[in-house]
Amino acid sequence: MRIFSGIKPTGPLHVGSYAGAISQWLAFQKDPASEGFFCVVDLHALTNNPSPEQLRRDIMETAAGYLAFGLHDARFPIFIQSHVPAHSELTWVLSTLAGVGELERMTQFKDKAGYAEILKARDRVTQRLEQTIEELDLLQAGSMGAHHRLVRDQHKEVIDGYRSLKEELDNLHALLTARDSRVGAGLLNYPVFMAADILLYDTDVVPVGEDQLQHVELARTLARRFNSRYGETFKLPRAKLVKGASRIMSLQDPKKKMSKSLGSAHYVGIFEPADIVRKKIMSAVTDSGSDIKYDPATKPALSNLITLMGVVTGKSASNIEHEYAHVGYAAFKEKLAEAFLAFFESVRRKKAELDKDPHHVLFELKAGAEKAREITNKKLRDAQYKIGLV
Ligand code: AQP
Repeated sequence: MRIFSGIKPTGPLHVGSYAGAISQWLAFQKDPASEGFFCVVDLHALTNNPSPEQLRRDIMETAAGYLAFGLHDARFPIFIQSHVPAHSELTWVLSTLAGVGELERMTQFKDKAGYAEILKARDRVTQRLEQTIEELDLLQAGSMGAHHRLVRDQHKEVIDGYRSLKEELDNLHALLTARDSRVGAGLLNYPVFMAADILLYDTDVVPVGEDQLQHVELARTLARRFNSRYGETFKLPRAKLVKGASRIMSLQDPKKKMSKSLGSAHYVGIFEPADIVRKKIMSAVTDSGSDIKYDPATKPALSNLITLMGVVTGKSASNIEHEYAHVGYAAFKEKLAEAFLAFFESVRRKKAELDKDPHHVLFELKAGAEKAREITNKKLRDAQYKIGLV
């Protein structure tokens, strides 16, 4: 079974990426029937416009993180995406098969481009406008021949409402247009890039967090489209999620996914100094009340902390509830910070050693890229031949 997955070096490896992706990678690595590649998807990181120094640092940090977890052996090499040019080349081919509308509908694109909120507001305002127009029609029908003041006042009120809604809608359109010129095409196209990453390897399984499900689905769609047009070429991959921890939420806003780009207080990095780890966990927002109770609907913040406790102790939510029944939020967070540091202790130590030896990290990355190039060059040539390139 061939596995492919990667992480975008846009900041420190955080516990969300560990829970959703790395924990699964480690399990596959233990399975003798599996093989595959773990990639540092550096070209995807460009969509965040990092400075060259920052990008270089994040690439090496992410790669050293993989090695610290032991994510590198003969069956599972690690490599950097930009060291394997076939990824970029196949992206172009696949982008000619992807629809712009299809890419614009990707949830992550809408969120990251800041479209989601504007589009929601636009739908709300449009709906209210439609209701207002219906109200106006009714008033008009009811006021035929009636000229008394009450109807005139009602009329005026509805028309004023209409005007202000229209103004709101115009403002939202202006906001959308302004955003259009600021949002890079890379952000729109990145799921096609991800499809190329996956399809080049005849991947069977893509272990990812929930946020990436839609992108793996797109990879399947593009593979199907290519195969039906040019003949059987790409295997259809399937996404694999981890049960119960495929979407770790932000420490500061439990309605949002824990993400590097939300800002440092929102995530807890696996390799951050111990005092920072403690501080971030202790500053995590909590819900009202004081019970340690797993209930995402009424206690989203605490439920997220319980999920995190499960990730670093292997215990179920109900065991955790039972164990910490009467300790209160502050003591629970202290225990969580200590459990976190204990769980990641050995990888943190290993990473500190690797930080002193970047040549070793680069050596492993280069060896991995060589293996990746062997596979991807063949696949790319096959695809190029089938589409008629000579
Ligand atoms: N909060 C999360 N919960 C579960 N899984 C997660 N993953 C990321 N965040 C969570 C999974 O980790 C893998 C690598 O993600 P990525 O860094 O390549 O991209 P991302 O999902 O966009 O991560 P971030 O932190 O949100 O990055 P930014 O803010 O730079 O965009 C993926 O399998 C992902 O599902």
